[in-house]
Amino acid sequence: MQPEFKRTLSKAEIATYNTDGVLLIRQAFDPEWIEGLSKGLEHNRGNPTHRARRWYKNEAGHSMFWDSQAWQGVPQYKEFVFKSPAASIAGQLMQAQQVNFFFDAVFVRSPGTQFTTPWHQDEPYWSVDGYDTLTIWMPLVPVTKASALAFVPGSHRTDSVYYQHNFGDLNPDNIDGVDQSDFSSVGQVAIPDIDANPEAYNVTSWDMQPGDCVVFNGRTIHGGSGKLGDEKGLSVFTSKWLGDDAHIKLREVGMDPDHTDCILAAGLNDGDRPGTDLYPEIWRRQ
Ligand SMILES: O=C(O)CCC(=O)C(=O)O
Repeated sequence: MQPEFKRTLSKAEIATYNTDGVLLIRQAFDPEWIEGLSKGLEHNRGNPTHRARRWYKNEAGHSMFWDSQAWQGVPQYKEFVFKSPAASIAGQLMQAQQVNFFFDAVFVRSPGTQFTTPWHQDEPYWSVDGYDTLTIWMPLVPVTKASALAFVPGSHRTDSVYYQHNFGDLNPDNIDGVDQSDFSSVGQVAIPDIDANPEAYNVTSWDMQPGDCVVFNGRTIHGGSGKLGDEKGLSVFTSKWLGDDAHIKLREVGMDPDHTDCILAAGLNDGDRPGTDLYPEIWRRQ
């Protein structure tokens, strides 16, 4: 039995996802999923993959930890991928025939961390392309609107591919292993100065509780988060999902995370439909 979401998403929700490229769903995940993922994150922090990075650290000890594609080694993440309603939410919103899991990524900020994620789109970094790529962003702790991830609604509808930021350039302590790839040839257009006039871009975020999630298209411009109060940390679990028109894309520069080795090892190549144990099919329209 494939996992299904507890309800059918409404036409209005699907329309909002299509028009805005982002949709908030309140209490999509039961507390058991949040507890499981929180335990999994503890395990993941103690056993980071070779992809783990610290995108930020300052002298006061504020830091941001990131890891991705840890699911094969973290039982609670694996359980979430195969058994939670996430794939069904993705399938309903993308109106997909089939949904494959792409990868997980965690963003963990220690209390008081101000570091904000630079505005960016995801698809130009990824080893797939296509309109049907989607992230489910879920905080494992309460987060205020000011500290939650923010979005530029409708930005996924542009033909522009924006220059990508190297998050590692924003890391002041030059920790070994921070990726310094040259992203400059990935995009063709400079990302607009959204912070100069957020109202003009209708920048949107929400106060969120554990169990709530924001679902967004891989082309939607997003950024922000951080700006935490002294007592407040922020742990976020994200899962990335692929629908009908997503295909493998091995880029010459700028892939992050770079899945080239595991894609080739799985017998996949440019233009293929994602599949195999690397990007398992989790959901199919009944
Ligand atoms: O939570 C964050 O700070 C960044 C999240 C993000 O960029 C993503 O999930 O693609």
